Amino acid sequence: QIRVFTSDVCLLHAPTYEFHSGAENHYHESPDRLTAIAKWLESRPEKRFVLSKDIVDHGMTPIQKIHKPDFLEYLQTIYDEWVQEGGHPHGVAPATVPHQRLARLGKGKPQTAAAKSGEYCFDLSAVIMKETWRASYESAQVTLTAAGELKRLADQLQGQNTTTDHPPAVYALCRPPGHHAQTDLCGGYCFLNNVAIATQWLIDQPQKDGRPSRVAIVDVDFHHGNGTQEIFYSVKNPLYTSLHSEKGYPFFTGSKEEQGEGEGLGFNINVPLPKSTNNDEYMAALQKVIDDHVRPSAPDYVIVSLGVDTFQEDPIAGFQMTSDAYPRIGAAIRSIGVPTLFVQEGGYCVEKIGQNVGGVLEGFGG
Ligand code: SP5
Ligand code: ZN
Repeated sequence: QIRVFTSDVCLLHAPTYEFHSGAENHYHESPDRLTAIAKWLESRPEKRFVLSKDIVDHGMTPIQKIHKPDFLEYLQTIYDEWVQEGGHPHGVAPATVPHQRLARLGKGKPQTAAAKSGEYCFDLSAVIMKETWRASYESAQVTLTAAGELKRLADQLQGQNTTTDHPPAVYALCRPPGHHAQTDLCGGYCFLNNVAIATQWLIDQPQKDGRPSRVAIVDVDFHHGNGTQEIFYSVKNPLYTSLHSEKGYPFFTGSKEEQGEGEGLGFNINVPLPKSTNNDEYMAALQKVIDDHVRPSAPDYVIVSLGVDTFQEDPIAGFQMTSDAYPRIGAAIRSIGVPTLFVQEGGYCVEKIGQNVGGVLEGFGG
């Protein structure tokens, strides 16, 4: 059995449109994604998945450890300010962004909602609506609740002093996703970096001998997790590893050369892959990351940024990968042999998202 945490509050963030290549399109990061995954998991035989909506409120402290105070204030207050200022009620979208070649010309601090809208985002996709803060806060709390449950299960296992080839796993079925959100920037459908928040929370839970827990992040979303990379770039705990499209969004990050800095040097591992990547090629790359980096880092916990937008039928992304790949990804992660937290990131083929996410979880085994 795999425990799943989710919440209906995550459904409240629901922009109706976004721009793709300059054209108006429906908002791909929709509440239907979450509903479709829940429905698929609940339809499995033998109650393989246990869904819980009992979310523990961990408060603002774990979020404040990752994101800057002015950014958190912005996310909570900007919508009302925006509408009062005459902004379109659909949601906050930037007028200008302080591109580095613009920002260096001036010293002005953003005063109006229109100005702030650019200060705190790096693209047009992170539309802030009335309920966006509530949904994002809940998304982080779902992830923290799942992390808490994983810690409980891991502690229980340790207490029994038995070895097992069957590490516990917990899945946070949440949205909006998080891995593009930087310390004070939203973008890529992300507002709060759920994985980063849960990672730091788990690190701060000491092991029995009193040392901080060691975490390894495996980001299997099609897109590079620029947010998670930035947040942990100069620390050695966690290890951040990512497999992603070499030429895709977010375009400016994700190269092999980005390896961390200071004591974090060597603890940021990017594996860019071509769009043509198929199941076998992907699995070879994932296995290499696990063998060369994840297992040698001796983690107490593995956290998976679980995007299934690597799927060949994904409407905005996708390698040449079929649904058969996902149980293999789950099995490879299980072979690390460590308690694992799965956190939902991208995946936009709503028709197959349940099967693909569920495939990873079933491949890990309950
Ligand atoms: C969490 C996550 O997966 N965020 C991804 C955000 C990607 N947004 C931009 C995608 C642009 C792709 N171009 C669309 C081409 C459609 N034919
Ligand atoms: Zn993605």
